[in-house]
Amino acid sequence: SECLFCAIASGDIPADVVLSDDDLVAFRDITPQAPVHVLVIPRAHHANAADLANADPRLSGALLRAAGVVAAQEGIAESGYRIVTNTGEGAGQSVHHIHFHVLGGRDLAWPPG
Ligand code: DGP
Repeated sequence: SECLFCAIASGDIPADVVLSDDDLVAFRDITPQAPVHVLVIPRAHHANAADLANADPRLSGALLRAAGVVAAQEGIAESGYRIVTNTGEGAGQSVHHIHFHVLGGRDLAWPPG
């Protein structure tokens, strides 16, 4: 596979994994934008959130649940955090394998840029 996140999910490319199960992997972003910046990805390849939700609603829910588990593990569930998924070049999506960014540990501006 030429997909970077498929390679991380399979373990071919190492990552700092914080949560993993049969469905998904969560690992620290290589260029963190906040004190906590974790990416949650399905093991199965889907390009973006809409594709994932159409193909596998159960897996969509599992990913969202995992984002909350990561937030609790990282100690930001109470202080507040953001779940972000960029879709398409105009929104800044650079890896075309759906990923939820889980960001927290500092005040987050709204609206985002
Ligand atoms: P996006 O721009 O929304 O598609 O987010 C892609 C994110 O992936 C970006 O924040 C940086 C991160 N990233 C890119 N390559 C790697 C990598 O090899 N390892 C890790 N841990 N994160 C990566």
